[in-house]
Amino acid sequence: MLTIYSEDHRKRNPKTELYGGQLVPPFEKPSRMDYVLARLRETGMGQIAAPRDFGLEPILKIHDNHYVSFLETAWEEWKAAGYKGEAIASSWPARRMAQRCPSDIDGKLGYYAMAAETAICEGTWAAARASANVALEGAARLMDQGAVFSLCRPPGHHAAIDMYGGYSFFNNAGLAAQSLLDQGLGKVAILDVDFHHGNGTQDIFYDRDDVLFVSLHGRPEDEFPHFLGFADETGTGKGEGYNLNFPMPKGTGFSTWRENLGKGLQKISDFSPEAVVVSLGTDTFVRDPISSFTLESDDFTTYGKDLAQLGIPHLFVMEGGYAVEEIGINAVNVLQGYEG
Ligand code: OKP
Ligand code: ZN
Repeated sequence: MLTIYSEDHRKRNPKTELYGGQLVPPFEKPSRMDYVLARLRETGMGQIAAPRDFGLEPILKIHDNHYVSFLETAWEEWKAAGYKGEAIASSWPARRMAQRCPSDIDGKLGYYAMAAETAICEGTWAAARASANVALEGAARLMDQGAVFSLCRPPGHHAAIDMYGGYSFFNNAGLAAQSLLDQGLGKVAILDVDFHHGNGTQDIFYDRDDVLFVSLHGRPEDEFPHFLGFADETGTGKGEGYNLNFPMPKGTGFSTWRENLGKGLQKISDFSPEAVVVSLGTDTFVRDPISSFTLESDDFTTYGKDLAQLGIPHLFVMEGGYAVEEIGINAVNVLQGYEG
């Protein structure tokens, strides 16, 4: 399987993540990619190619232009304010506060952030742009290749129309799906198997019937992103019926997870899309440090095979996975299972 990858992800190397009331070294770090690359080479998965630069046009099809401008200058504005640490939001337009974007950088961070763990640092814009290009290049080549792996970093599925957080800035899977539609496909499904709910992807496509969004994840009562991902969120307007969530309790193992995957795949099959974009997070793994499902490495191979049963081109877009030693094995197991 062709892999698309850019070294530019290394430009984002934040020192801090707000976790448990402390600033800790981030879970989402550059070395994650090294484990995946090593495993791709070890298993002879195939060619690894760099993306082209697709510019801002495809990004502006799914993201708000003020949001995109904010991301471009946030780090410079933060530095200009004279702060010592990395840029982290500290106040939000919560319930009954006006939803207007301020001009002060602290206010802007709170306006555009959906969570505080994700620090903006030098190089964040460049890395997020590169990650978007990796997804877009994968989408550009998918219909010729039949299957492509877009090895994106930073991840994207928490990035909404105008929000960042959960380590995400641009919604890479959403960009890929939109690009496939713009190539002339009529319908695309996004299957999100990352441990966390893809709130950003849901937000972008919630009122649309040309993109079916299916997500398997830890239930919002227990897990990040806490406020979205419930089973009764089914879409709105003409998008009603095109959003399907499978929240599952802590400790969920592969048999229950796979049963829900089967239901999701049935829904995708009924939708009959011309391509499937998989938000591939490997944080469902039993030893993931920030998640609570119990999948073993072999289970990733098994579900890769399940996906292949659809018989539709698949674009795999890397999302989370923080057990760095095993992230390569688990991600590549899905690809190998898929290729059979
Ligand atoms: C990004 B992706 C755990 C706190 C979780 C943020 C997690 C972001 C996950 N108690 N904080 O979906 O893998
Ligand atoms: Zn995740």
